Amino acid sequence: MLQSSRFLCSHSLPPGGVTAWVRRFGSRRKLTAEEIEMPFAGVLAKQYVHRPEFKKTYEGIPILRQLEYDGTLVDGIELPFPLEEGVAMYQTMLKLTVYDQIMYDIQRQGRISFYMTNSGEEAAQVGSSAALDLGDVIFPQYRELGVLMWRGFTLQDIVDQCFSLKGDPGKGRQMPVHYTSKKLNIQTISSPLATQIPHATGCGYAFRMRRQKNCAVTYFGEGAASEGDFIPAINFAATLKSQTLFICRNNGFAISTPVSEQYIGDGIAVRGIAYGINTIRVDGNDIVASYNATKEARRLCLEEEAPCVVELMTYRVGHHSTSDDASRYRQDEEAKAWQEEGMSGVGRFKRFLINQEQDMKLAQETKKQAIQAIREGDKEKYCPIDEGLFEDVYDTPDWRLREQQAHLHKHLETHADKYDMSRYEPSAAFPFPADSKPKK
Ligand SMILES: Cc1ncc(C[n+]2csc(CCOP(=O)(O)OP(=O)(O)O)c2C)c(N)n1
Ligand SMILES: [Mg+2]
Repeated sequence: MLQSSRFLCSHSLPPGGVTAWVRRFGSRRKLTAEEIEMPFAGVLAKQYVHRPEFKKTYEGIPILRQLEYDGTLVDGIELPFPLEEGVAMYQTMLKLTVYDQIMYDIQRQGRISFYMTNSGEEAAQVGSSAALDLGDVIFPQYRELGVLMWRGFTLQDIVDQCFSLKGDPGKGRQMPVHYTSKKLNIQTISSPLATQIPHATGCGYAFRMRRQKNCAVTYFGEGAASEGDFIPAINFAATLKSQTLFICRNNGFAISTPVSEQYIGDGIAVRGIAYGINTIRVDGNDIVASYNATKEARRLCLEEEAPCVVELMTYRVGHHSTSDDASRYRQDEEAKAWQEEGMSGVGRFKRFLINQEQDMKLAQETKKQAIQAIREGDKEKYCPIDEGLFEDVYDTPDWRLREQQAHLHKHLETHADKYDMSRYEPSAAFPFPADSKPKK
């Protein structure tokens, strides 16, 4: 009599089967006929082959597309949301393009230190986020402003963070585009790639433990999926059953590295399948497909109390960031082709709405509002220095921190003529004179 499945794995069984027992979950039970035929746990294979066969490719995961280049829906597909909601989604995409352009220009003028645009990925972002519930917690990477805006993140929130103004909940500690919003269930963006992915797995697990009908939703680029953190995050989610949506924005590049140099498998979606997770690949420039796929992923996630992977195929039209020059590693024509009306997510949905005779004269108005908000921002004070530098790390700051704080105050007082403090909000800990300015 054989004693365990481990023992079975290392010995070939005689045909016709034997009386065998397996220890599972602490109790011994008889092997089923199927287990005797194929005793190896954790593989899908049901048959043996008799010649060496190596597997590397298969037919590939298809791409869900429901809105054609000409802005018509594929036969049999209906708009999954009310038309007014579609107009609101279009307006959000348009606002995103306008804000991006203005913030990018402002960085070029030297008024902020850094910026990252979302161009090319508007439909992937807005379409997927519109399919979520506000109670779902978002764990973003950094190129997801459209997701945030759909939830209610405002132009003022953007300006406050990018300029480190006193309205920034991050207290001016982070570089631009590192947004956060407790109210909107958006976890703080952090630069080290993929660190948000395991956090989302943990959050989705907590939702399942609490039997709460919400998901954790993490967005990440295909480049971030090469980080070590991705693997335990996705395997934990699969094995421990965490209510997490893993939404990959596959935009073709990790800074200057094209996907052809990042991996040679079938994109990122195949990794979801490898971990036994419900997985779908979508044309991310199709807002309808992005919405439908995410909606269904969310439904499955809650029904099965298990994760889902959604790979949104798109293209990063802009430079990686304001610190990058994409013309050094790709042809300008390529990005231009992706901006053609049918190709781009914004343009393709615009065609659809024009077919529905919707009026979309919005861009000019949005631009005016954005310029106005930035002008207002220019008059606002920066976050108080003390709060940003010395608070929120320790419940009770230790003596070293207090000593450093005292040194800083002394330094600023001694050299008051060297620093322009008039732009900073004074704090209770350091109420320096608001009009202290460097002497000319
Ligand atoms: C751990 C880590 N390694 C490297 C970097 C530098 N880095 C910043 S963004 C980036 C590319 C990420 O590409 P992807 O995840 O595809 O996102 P995309 O920028 O395309 O939206 C790299 C390598 C980083 N921030 N963190
Ligand atoms: Mg990328």
